[in-house]
Amino acid sequence: LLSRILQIVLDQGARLARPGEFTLRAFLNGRIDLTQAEAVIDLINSKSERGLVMVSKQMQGAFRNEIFGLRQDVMDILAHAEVAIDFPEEGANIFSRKEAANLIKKRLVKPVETLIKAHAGRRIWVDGISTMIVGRVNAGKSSLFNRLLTEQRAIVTPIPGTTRDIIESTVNIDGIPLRLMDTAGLRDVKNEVERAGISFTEKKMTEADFLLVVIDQHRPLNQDDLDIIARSREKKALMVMNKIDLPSKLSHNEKEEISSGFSVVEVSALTGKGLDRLRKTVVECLLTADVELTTPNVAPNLRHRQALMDASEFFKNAAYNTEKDAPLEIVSLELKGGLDALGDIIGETTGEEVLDSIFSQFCLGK
Ligand SMILES: Nc1nc2c(ncn2[C@@H]2O[C@H](COP(=O)(O)OP(=O)(O)OP(=O)(O)O)[C@@H](O)[C@H]2O)c(=O)[nH]1
Ligand SMILES: [Mg+2]
Repeated sequence: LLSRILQIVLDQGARLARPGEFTLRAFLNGRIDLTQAEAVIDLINSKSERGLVMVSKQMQGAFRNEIFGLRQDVMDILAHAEVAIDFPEEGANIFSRKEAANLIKKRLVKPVETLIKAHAGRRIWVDGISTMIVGRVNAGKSSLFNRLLTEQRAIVTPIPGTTRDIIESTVNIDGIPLRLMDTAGLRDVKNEVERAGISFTEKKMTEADFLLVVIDQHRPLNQDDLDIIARSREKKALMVMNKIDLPSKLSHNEKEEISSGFSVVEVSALTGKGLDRLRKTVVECLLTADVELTTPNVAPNLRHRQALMDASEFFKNAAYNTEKDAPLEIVSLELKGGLDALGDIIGETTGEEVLDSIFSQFCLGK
């Protein structure tokens, strides 16, 4: 019935809404700013409850208000600078250079840096922590992946080299969203398809936030295991000793190698033994690290982060030049640069291509 009605309406000359069109209109008509429009996409894609809270605050305008406030501060300071430029005799007395520089640092540089840090919180709560299950072929990575998802997503077989592509799914552990990825087992191979899967895994490994390194403790370590362990040292990683339903074939030295510098958990992906312990340890690993536990009011995305970094650079230079007695014209230019960068965030000064790329992320309508 619904599609019949739709068909009739379309026949009468109506057209379907383009992706993000309703939100775009609200933005163009000034009902919402760009951060609120982006929050609509985030709300749809958010990976955790906390992420939802963050982006719904953003949708109500929390981030916009912060940027508005900051822009107001820039304009206040800019006004002082302009007065001092136009009326050098009087202006010089309002502030000492030192005081003015401190004001720029306190009112502009610092708050912008705080907002930049909030991006890390967003990555965790809104996007999810990108977590890769890596290890030698046949170690039980796909079995573990299925266990953590509590469903049979990935194919498990006794044949080494079963997984070729990266399979991704989101799982919440204690409210922390993990973007869990099952990957192709690493080994030296000639087969071109498998080789491609392995290079893809290796590339993605450098981008992951967190690694679950699966080791089959029923086999002695080989060069592939050692390579993976070595690579993992550069990242946040947890060692998962799998197949503990079978006897251990690891020597004392091998165990030392695995446990030095890493937390270790023993599991059986086959029987499910140790899985609760694993979940607990994952949370501990993530929380003791640099995970931001508070839920900020803002969830700056990459685009915002870039603009904030630009603004921060301008404000830092403005503070520096103020202190160093540089001509106020220069300081004023830098403050204006920062003002524009902040304007980009809320869409005050944003170009058409950027808008296109933002609104095309929507699925139909909305
Ligand atoms: N006994 C035992 N067997 C397991 C365990 N975990 C996995 N296996 C078996 O080990 C074999 C390989 O498991 P997979 O989960 O496919 O291993 P994988 O690491 O994903 O393998 P590739 O994708 O080929 O790299 C299968 O026959 C599993 O049933 C375990 O804890 N105990
Ligand atoms: Mg697999």
